[in-house]
Amino acid sequence: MTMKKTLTIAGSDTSGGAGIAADLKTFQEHGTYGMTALTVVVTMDPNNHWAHGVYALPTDVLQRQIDTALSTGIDAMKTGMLANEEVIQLAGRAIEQSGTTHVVIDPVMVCKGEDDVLNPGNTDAMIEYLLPHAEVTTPNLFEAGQLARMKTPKTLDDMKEAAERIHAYGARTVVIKGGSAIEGDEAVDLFYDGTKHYALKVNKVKSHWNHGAGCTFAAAITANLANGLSTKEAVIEAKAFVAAAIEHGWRLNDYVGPVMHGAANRYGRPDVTVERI
Ligand code: PXL
Repeated sequence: MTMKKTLTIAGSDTSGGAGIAADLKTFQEHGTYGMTALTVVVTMDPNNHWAHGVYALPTDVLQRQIDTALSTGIDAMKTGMLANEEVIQLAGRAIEQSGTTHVVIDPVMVCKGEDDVLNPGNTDAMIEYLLPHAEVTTPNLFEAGQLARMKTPKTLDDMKEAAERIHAYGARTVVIKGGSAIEGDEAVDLFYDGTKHYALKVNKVKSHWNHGAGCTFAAAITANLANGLSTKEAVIEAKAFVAAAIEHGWRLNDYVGPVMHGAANRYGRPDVTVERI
């Protein structure tokens, strides 16, 4: 038996909800074989309100991991938390070497609950080195505003404007995660393929345990692309997958509640409505 091979270039969330932990669990749930190239290790301080520490790995160690994984011939890859411009450039070169066009760029800028942008120069570097390679990029509202050089989108019209600007950098499909932040009873994401805009909707769920949702969404898209789904089908399935994961999110401690990465396959997944807008 052979499996489709998926690679994530991302950070380790020691608490297990986001980063490579989310990616590997999600790859597994989609029946793909997951590999990792670790960029940073994120720890949490149990004695100081779970404050995050971010420790970058030496870039030569990252390069060796990338060489290892790429030598196996991968079917799709994603990027997540990248420490600085040098690492972003290195990830861009890895994509060029990978031999696959199934590339998902999750432009991680901050961790949920943390206010500081990782490194302001990263935005320019992502625009230059990563977005031109993206089959799909998955910014949240804040990241979309930063990339598009506009205020954080608040409405679907703002999201359309941001998606068009980000598409102009070379990303073939832009998915802006409005999630529960956009008013109304539905969690709405915007899908833009360069010609058409679609709203992808599921009913909002009342869970505030959603740590790792963004990584899980991007990883699900990556696995779906490896498995041969079209870009649009890959994103729609990923939305259903992560909606189930959020619905079954759970409290780990006073500070964090991860999504349940395996919920869709155990408990089923909601319908996603797709509406041309
Ligand atoms: O959710 C963003 C994120 C991505 N990657 C890693 C993280 C986090 C947030 O905690 O730790 C490694």
